[in-house]
Amino acid sequence: MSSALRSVLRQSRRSPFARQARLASTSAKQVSLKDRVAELIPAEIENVKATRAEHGKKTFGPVLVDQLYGGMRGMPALIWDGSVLDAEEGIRFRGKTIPECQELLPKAPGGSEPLPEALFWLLLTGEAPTQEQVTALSRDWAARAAIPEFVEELLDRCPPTLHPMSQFSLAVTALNHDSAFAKAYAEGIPKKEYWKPVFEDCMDLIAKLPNIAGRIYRNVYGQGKLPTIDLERDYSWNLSTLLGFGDNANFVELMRLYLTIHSDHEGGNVSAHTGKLVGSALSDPFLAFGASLNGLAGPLHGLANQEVLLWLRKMQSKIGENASDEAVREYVWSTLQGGQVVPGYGHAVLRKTDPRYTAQREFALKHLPNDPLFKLVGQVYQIVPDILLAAGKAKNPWPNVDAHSGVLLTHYGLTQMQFYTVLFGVSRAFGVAAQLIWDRALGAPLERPKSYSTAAIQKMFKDKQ
Ligand code: FAM
Repeated sequence: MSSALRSVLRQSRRSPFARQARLASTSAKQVSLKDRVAELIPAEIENVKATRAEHGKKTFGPVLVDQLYGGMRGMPALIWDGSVLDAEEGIRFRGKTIPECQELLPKAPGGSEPLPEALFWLLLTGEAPTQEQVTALSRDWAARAAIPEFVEELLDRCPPTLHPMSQFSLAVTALNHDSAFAKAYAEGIPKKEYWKPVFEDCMDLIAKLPNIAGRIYRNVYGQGKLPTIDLERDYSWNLSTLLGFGDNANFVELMRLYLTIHSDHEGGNVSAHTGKLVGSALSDPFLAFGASLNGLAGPLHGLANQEVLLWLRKMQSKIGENASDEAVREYVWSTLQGGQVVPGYGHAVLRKTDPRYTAQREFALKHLPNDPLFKLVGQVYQIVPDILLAAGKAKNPWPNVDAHSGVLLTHYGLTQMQFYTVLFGVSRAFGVAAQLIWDRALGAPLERPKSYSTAAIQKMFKDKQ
């Protein structure tokens, strides 16, 4: 990262938005989330204007031809204040690390993991909500949770062989039938008001995901009838209950952690960026997030959590349980020699062990230290980085979030690996929704980068060194 880019990132942590947000959090405790966002918007519009007036014509780093061919890796291209990813340190949500969020954010009674409702509040406002504000948000989402009958029927008619992520994306896209934003736009809503119906759509979107995920799970895996949402319980409890695990307090706690840490990973990853891109065409949040899900369903992105479990299971069937380090080493090499990636390892930005992996490892050490699959994941962690370094290709030999999540779900009996990315998707909606709300509030324009042909690149540099 260039020093100029570092200085921009440092400045963004000190932005008037962040300062104002911290001050406001003490004086406006019981305001609703929508009212609080409305209060923050004018100052943030001024902040963006001032930043553009002062720095708009400055450049921070060249664009290399290699970056055009190389998936734009490291190319500064987007603005998103909700979370920033540092290659060494990992993710910060509005400046807070995962352990800081675990400490700071409200929890369920008797629980020790943060409530994802609180994380959403933090992503949107930069503030930690009060317990009462979180409870109000849980109630609001529970009240909005029902999905239209035609979406239920759509899901019920999907063949169980259709991948759960495809079903998920179909259902989310179909929710656009009732989009408040699409309706308001058709009626001519002025641009500065866009964010309001987008906010309502985003709240509906997040609220309806447990019913969609639960229905897919029960349909595909024959788990019986879907229970109803409890208006007095938190989002993760309801999601767990719809999946059939609500009576296991540790599973519910796991869901709270899981939904918190998978929510957002700055703006450039495939699902976050796709949502932002599609939203920039003023497609409503259901269409935008449906597109995010299709990106998340790729094996190099969110599907990696399914791939990790498949890979571990294949390893066990090949070399047996309690295999020696030597046997695991050989298996890892055989994966690489077969031209495949080791799922759950490597990252486009991170250059250290993903703190989302560490948070899940700590959860496992607390709740399931003797689980055999957890032990295998720990053994793999001791072995894979050295092999990836020796193989000499991967820029980051360390584990990412997906190396751990499936093991925790399997421990509690959620063993259907093809479903794992759906849970990632439920969580990723929080980050994408927060981004869509702010993009419309700040009047973010249509995204339209410039593409070049190889012939144009060759011509451009023809007689230059
Ligand atoms: N196993 C084997 N080879 C790997 C590797 C891995 N885990 N990670 C990277 N490489 C290879 C990569 O395929 C590339 O090879 P080629 O030059 O032959 O194309 C080379 O190393 C350089 O890649 P890189 O620059 O280190 O990584 P990228 O930024 O191109 O890609 C990942 C990043 C995540 C796609 C890549 O590390 C990977 O395929 N990992 C395994 C899949 C995975 O776990 N994805 C989930 C990522 C996660 F955080 C998420 O999005 N949920």
